[in-house]
Amino acid sequence: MSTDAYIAIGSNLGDRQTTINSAIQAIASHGSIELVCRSSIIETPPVGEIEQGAYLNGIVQVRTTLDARELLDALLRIESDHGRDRSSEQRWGPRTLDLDLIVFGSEVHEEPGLQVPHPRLHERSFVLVPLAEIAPGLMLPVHNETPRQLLKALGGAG
Ligand code: A4P
Ligand code: MG
Repeated sequence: MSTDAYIAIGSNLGDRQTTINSAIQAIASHGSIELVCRSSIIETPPVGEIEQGAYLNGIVQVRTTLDARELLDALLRIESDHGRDRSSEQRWGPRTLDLDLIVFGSEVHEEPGLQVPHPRLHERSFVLVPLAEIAPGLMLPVHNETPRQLLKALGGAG
């Protein structure tokens, strides 16, 4: 059985485009993950209190036989392979690579280390804009709204 999932990609340290290309390559070459579709990569101003450089953000759609936790573990491994060092960084601070599991089929997880759909997706236009590009009609679990509807509710802010 396979599940369609959406992964948000962000980078604001180092060679951002090269890191993102390489991360997508790593996702696509995982034996249990098939890359279905990728959004445009957009430059976005940093969101949050911390002063930091602009991000490149995008979304990929994948199809996988992994379960949600196995997929997130694979993503965290790809992050650390791309120089992400959580021990030396601030929450919401700059990072070489951030891979967030945004949606995993229609599943809802609220467990330590696994929250899906991502708890802040509806507040983040850097997630919703690329998601609306590749999946405008996707009905998001919990919210029961599409990326386009959530963007409208956000009113262009965030
Ligand atoms: N974790 C649990 N559920 C998930 C999930 N669905 N996806 C756990 C990813 N990780 C999940 O993650 C902390 C822990 O959450 C992980 O160890 C994982 O086991 P993290 O990536 O270290 O935390 P974070 O990314 O700092 O926090 P979070 O809440 O993901 O924040 P955001 O929203 O990613 O904020 N501005 C722009 N323009 N673009 C950005 O991409 N990103 C951030 C980070 C701030 N400002 C930004 C951007
Ligand atoms: Mg993250």
